Amino acid sequence: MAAGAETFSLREVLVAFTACVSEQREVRVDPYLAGWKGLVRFLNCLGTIFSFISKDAVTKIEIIENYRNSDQREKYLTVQSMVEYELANGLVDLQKRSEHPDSGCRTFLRLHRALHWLQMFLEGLRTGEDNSKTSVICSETYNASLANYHPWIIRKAAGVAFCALPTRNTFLETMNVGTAEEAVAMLGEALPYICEVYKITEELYAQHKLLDLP
Ligand code: 1PX
Repeated sequence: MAAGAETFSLREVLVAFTACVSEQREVRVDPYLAGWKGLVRFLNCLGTIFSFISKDAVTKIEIIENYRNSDQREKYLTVQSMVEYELANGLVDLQKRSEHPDSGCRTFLRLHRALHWLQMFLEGLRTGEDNSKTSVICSETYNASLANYHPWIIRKAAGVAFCALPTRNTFLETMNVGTAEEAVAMLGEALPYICEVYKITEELYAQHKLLDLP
């Protein structure tokens, strides 16, 4: 475990996702990115073997943050406004990555797919047996979700990294939310919010036929 792991709690990270959905059922970009940044910080505490994963996540977070810091920042306030703006202005490569290789829509889609994995992984952790292996929960949920979008070499590297994960109870304690039971209770509270964010985004992307963006 790297230094710094004991200084922050995953509760604060997951709370960011509770602030994502607006009254109009729109997904706010800032708390979404704040949630991912906290998760990446946690991932970095698990060891350097995960750096290739956190680096990719950071790259994607920064691409969207740059839009939020640009002159068009208001257009990127919510996922809904981002989709509307980028589609209306031809800023999304729909068939092949070319003129707009790092559109907000395609970049957000990568995080959205990862959120699906996160949702399943946290649910697996929450409902797993005391001494079940986090590595098994992680690889099963990865294979059922994100792996479908990754080439063989990434899947292989991810599989190797997962082996470094501690047992479920040690992992739950690493989250710094209190006892393993308290961590499980916190997951039960946070998961419905994460599921809601995922569901709203999935519906939006499906409606605009954006789920396969290159
Ligand atoms: C309480 C639990 C907290 C766990 C925190 C874990 C944070 C994980 C952050 C994962 C973010 C992954 C983003 C991946 C985005 C992606 O799919 N990128 C690929 C496609 O991008 P491209 O631009 O090429 O279209 C890219 O090829 C990915 C490269 C890096 C490998 C991604 C492996 C993802 C494995 C996810 C499982 C993380 C295991 C964490 C263990 C706790």
